[in-house]
Amino acid sequence: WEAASYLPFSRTRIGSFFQESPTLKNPFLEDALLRAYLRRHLPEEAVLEDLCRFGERVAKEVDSWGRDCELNPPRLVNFDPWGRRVDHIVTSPAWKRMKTLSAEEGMVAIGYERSFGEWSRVYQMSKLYIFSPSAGLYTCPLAMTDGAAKVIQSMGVSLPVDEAYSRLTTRQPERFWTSGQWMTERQGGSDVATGTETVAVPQTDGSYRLHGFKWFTSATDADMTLTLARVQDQTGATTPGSRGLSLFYAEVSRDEDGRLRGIEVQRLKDKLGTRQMPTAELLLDGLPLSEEGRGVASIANMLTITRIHNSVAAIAAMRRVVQLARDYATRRTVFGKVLKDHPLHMQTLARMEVETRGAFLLVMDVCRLLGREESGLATQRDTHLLRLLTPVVKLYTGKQAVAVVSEGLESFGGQGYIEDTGLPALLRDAQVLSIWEGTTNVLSLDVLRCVARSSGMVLHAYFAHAKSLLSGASTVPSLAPAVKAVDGALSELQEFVQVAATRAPSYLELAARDLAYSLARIYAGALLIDHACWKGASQSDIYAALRWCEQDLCPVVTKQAKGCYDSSTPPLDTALVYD
Ligand code: UCC
Ligand code: FAD
Repeated sequence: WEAASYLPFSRTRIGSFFQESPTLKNPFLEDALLRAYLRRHLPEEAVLEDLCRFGERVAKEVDSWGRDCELNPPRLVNFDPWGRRVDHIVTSPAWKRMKTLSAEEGMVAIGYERSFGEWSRVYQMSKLYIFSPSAGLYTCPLAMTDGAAKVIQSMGVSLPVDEAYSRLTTRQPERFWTSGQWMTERQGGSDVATGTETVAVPQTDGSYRLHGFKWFTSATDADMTLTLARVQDQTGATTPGSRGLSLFYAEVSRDEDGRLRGIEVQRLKDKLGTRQMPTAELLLDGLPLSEEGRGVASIANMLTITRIHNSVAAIAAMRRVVQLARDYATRRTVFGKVLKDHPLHMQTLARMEVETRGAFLLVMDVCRLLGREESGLATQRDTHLLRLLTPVVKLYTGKQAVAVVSEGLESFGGQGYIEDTGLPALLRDAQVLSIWEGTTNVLSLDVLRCVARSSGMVLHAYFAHAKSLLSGASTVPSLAPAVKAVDGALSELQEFVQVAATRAPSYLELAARDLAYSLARIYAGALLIDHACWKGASQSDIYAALRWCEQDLCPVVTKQAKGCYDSSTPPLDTALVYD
């Protein structure tokens, strides 16, 4: 026994070595690029102080609520004990606290108060970026709430939606409302025009009642929603396609018996991630409606806002995993030294950092453009850029988030795969970012749509602005290889656009995804260069720009050279897939 007590496993049975966990520190203070970006563009003491204070709150308090949301997912109670239909979506106390916090912290309100003029959206999105990975997915209802406020504002804030607008944008927790966005039906979430079966039946008093089935409705505990339906004429007929769609505003309310008015919650979805949040299937059976607008075109404003929120969530997930991974690298010892001292491990983290930086600047630039448009300062070039870059940035950062977070999990070794570390949830939640709010392909086609509808004007704006971002680079000679790469890629892309314009539409359709990737990579390269030329930039900013620009910035040209978009390709692709 004496001798055994000196053996490491003799008493404790689990040995004496325990791994230290990575620690979440103030995400604002930990983010050199965010702080530099704000110092450059929005050096307002009030903003920096608020974000620093909020960052502390996120690390010390909010992050554990987010974890609670994951551990206590919502559940659906269809019936009360006596058999009455109640359709209660029971959410956790932590989820409810997120709603209060969101109002208090002005998560939506900041965008509408516009206290910082054209930079108000950058401020709002910076705050959401700090919040997002700790928010237990509450950023999803906030995205839709922001989108709904934007739609109501752009269509005119009149009765009865003025009350809704003021509730969506308030800082008072007891008045604050969230909104849903019910677009997807069983026949199609991308192809909304064909997929929408829901009908709006006119009533004798001039109002409508809605009958249909919504296949995916997230954050279904919302107070109101915007939704699409086809208006029936007196004969019961509807107009097919996009033209027949109208946008409706509806409040989610209960009758005296506690039953939802005109809605049955069929079931909650059993999801890979986003489990903190309810996503339901809804049978709409006589949901009363109050406002009607012009379908897809009206909801496009909502899509712009929610797609920007999606992109913010994507950069936030990347940033969070990098922050945790670099902290862990100072704690974990392998082969005789901490991970931080293994150059290959540092190279891995540095590559994640480069991806995160490029993505961050892309997203913030879109937020900047949105802010300019909303404050009436947007030039035509800004408006074109906002339209083009919104789908580009959403689709590109959605994919990057999955790749970077996946790499990030690996940097924790086996612990990255263990559920109660909280790390796997980051990956599960990232996976949805490329699916909802328009999949990668659907958004790539949206890029083609906006190029075609603007007769190429959006591309002119893109080329002009990307070139202007390179103009300060002569002052930093070490950036020359990056500038050369971006400049060259821009010329190649311009040539591609000219050639593609002479081909059949099917050529561009096949090139759509690679085109969107090229637009994203080149633009991010230009933004990284522009940032690295700023007088407050660091050596790391220069290094990040150089590293980013070493990749294939223009895959659409590389693939074109290989004949990837020729008419011979689709049958070969199909044959290969079904071989
Ligand atoms: O997925 C959802 C998730 C909710 C949770 C939100 C979380 C957000 C972040 C959280 C972070 C944690 S809600 C459902 C999202 N669903 C989609 O995104 C639908 C995907 N499908 C598309 O995007 C399609 O392209 C459609 C449905 C928008 C359009 O399809 P069509 O039928 O081909 O439409 P058309 O005929 O081409 O366009 C109809 C009109 C046109 O205008 P007009 O009539 O004036 O010619 C288009 O120019 O709509 C206009 N339009 C747009 N305008 C279409 N898309 C846009 C756009 N993006 N911007 C401006
Ligand atoms: P499909 O359109 O059937 O797409 C299948 C595949 O086909 C995709 O890979 C797509 O890229 C590809 N594809 C489609 N069209 C084309 C094309 N023309 N060319 C090439 N490829 C194409 N919706 C709401 O309205 N409200 C919500 O709150 C909501 N919440 C959601 C929550 C979660 C967790 C998820 C997963 C989804 C949610 N959705 C919501 C639905 C979501 O928006 C749709 O699932 C999404 O838009 C894709 O539509 P779909 O499922 O019909 O896929």
